[in-house]
Amino acid sequence: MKLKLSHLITIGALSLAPALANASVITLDFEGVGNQAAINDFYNGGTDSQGNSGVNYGVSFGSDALGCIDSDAGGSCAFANEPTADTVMFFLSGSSVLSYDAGFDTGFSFFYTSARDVSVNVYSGVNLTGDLLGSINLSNNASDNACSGDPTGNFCNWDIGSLSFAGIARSIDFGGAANYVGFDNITFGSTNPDTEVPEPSSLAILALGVLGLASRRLKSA
Ligand SMILES: [Ca+2]
Ligand SMILES: [Ca+2]
Ligand SMILES: [Ca+2]
Repeated sequence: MKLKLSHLITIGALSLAPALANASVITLDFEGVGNQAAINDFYNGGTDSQGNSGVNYGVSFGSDALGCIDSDAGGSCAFANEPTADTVMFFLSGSSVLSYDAGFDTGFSFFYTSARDVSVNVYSGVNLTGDLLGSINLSNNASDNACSGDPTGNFCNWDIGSLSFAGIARSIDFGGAANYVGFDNITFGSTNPDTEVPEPSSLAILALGVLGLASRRLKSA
């Protein structure tokens, strides 16, 4: 089955980890980022490539990190059941690079959905410089749990990815197959994202109605 996130994408994968208390937890939900806009300085006191701005957390993104809005909400990405509707992060080339000058410790977590393997690496310096502090490899999970769209979106399953590390991290490389992976609710300072994944039981109820959509092929915009 060929799935692509842009136009029709799904997300999901899970590795549960214990929550760690941290007074300075920051979560990036990407709400407000434009459809297929480069996130850029949306969370850094500036704007994305379409002029939208969010809370200034001092977090910047490389130009390959894009926002994408659910096609059911007027955007161009084929996902469903996203942790926070209706916008996620993805990339069409390279990888999504996040830099946080202030740095963070303990660990971080996020939700992802992917039809291909995913790799996430964290570094001690900004822009993937310094030491590699840790890595996570995640398996494709986009259509797990017999999930269905909302009402459309083959990338319908989201799981938690998390990583604990020693030291101070200042950048993260969210990589994998371009246009086959989406990320949402990136959370610093905690190995548990601050929102709940959709209930698998409610998704299963919708699954039969989604089978027809599963064969639908998506093409990049
Ligand atoms: Ca959808
Ligand atoms: Ca949705
Ligand atoms: Ca979101």
